Amino acid sequence: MTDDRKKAPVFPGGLRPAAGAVGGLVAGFAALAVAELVSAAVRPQAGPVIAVGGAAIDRTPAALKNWAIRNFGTSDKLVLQAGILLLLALFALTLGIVAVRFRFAGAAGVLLFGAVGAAAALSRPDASGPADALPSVVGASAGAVLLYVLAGRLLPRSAGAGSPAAPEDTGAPRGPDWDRRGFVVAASAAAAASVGAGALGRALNGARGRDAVASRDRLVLPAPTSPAPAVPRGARVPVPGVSPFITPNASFYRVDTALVVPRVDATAWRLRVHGEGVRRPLTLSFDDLLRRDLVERDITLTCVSNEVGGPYAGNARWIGVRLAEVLAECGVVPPSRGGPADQLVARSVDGMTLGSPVEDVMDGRDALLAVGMNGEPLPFAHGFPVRMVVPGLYGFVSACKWIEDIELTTFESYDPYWVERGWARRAPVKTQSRIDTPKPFARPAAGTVMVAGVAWAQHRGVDKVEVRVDDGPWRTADLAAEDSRDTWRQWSLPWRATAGSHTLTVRATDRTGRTQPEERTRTIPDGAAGWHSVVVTVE
Ligand SMILES: Nc1nc2c(c(=O)[nH]1)N[C@H]1C(S)=C(S)[C@@H](COP(=O)(O)O)O[C@H]1N2
Ligand SMILES: [Mo]
Repeated sequence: MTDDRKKAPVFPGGLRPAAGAVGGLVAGFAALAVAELVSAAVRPQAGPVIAVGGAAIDRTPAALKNWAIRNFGTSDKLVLQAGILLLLALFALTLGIVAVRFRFAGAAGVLLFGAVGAAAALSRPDASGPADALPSVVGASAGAVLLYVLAGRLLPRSAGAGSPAAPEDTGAPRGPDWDRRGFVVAASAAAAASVGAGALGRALNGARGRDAVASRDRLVLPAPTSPAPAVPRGARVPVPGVSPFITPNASFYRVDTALVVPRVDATAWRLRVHGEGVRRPLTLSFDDLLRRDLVERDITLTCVSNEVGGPYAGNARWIGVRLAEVLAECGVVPPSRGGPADQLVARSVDGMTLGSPVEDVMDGRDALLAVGMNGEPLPFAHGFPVRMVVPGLYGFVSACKWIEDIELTTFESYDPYWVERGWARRAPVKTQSRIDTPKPFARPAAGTVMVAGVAWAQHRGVDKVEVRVDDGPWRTADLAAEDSRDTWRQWSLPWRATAGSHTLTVRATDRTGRTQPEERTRTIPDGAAGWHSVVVTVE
């Protein structure tokens, strides 16, 4: 029908598509800046980038998540956010080019992104209500209007500035017919205003955390009524390259889903204990907690996502209140004594849920509501003001950071966050051992080489560590003194290394007499098993 009609060039007018792309970027930037400003009035976590990132984390299959943790480690979150921003920039640029010809469609595209951001914000487990959609909605509306206005400046003068550019209108005129000066002025003004709005939003969001920082700075932890015994002299093997017996806070591994570390004001913090079999529900303030008897214990924490030989284990000296005491006060009775609840679900301020066996936290072990880590208040990244630590259980079934709620329930009736995503309901720590030195592919000189590392079997205790060179016999390593059965143990073994390539393998036996199985298993659903080995070339 229109075969003979001359096809209009898709992007007539020389620089217009480029200007359109710039307009799209400015509109996208404005949308994010306004969203940041609005998020300061709602919640910093409701901003679109954080919301979309968080929603992406919630929906990432375990395999991909593990891959990301493995490859990007603790910077996995930065990589995710950078990826989201890059995608947004590409979309904004495309929408800008589209808007040169289809003004309305371009603007509508921005609104669509706002809808995605809003849906993501509302889907987060910590969403506080419909207001969480506001940053995305208001930001996208501002961006859409701006793109519409900017695209208006790109219309050929003959088409009339007010009307949407129909293909027929834009086809004919060429060149510098459009309002270049008007576009540059409008785009620059919009960019400047966005920088202002974004900076103001940032500042306001930053100020929110200030009370939290002040409450942590002011905090002086009371002395524990039950101090930890001194670490035995012999708990450290004098071999360079072994993980320090106590892991400094700054190098303690961090695994969580929080894109923004929650900054909780300790003076406003409350912990609620309620649920099945709780005869006297309780709400505790931070001061209430500090007035109780504090115990100090060395406990090694490990992550279920730790691969054999991996770094997600750390040992700290914690100070806290015994969780069992608080539970008993509320009238909670463990299942073995007839209590109705077998699962304790801890919930954090960021909506994370973790489920621990009530039996385990009440069986006499040092399950803590921890307030201190290595002599200082918990760092924000490790759960300030209060977190749980339970010896012998992987972090994802016990170590709730930024805790604010404890609900007694059953495994039958409730699946917490990670269980919903395919991880195990019950996950005691598996016995593991790791060679810290020599490092993989090291090139030590022939002669005596010290092989050393750590082994853990929290709450059972490590009884024996053995090392094998190539396919040789297992040799018993020298075990450092035990601090407690809840902490890891260092070990070492002098090896007469001969030239050539060698494989060193380690395995541990816990105090129940069980030796680590050889067979490697995946981390999901209940933790990696198998022997750690390291290949070195002796020169
Ligand atoms: N609120 C919250 N608590 C959490 C998590 C989380 O994602 N959110 N991750 C858990 C996991 S999987 C582990 S292994 C430990 C890690 O504690 P760390 O970061 O202090 O080492 O925290 C646990 N507590
Ligand atoms: Mo974990």
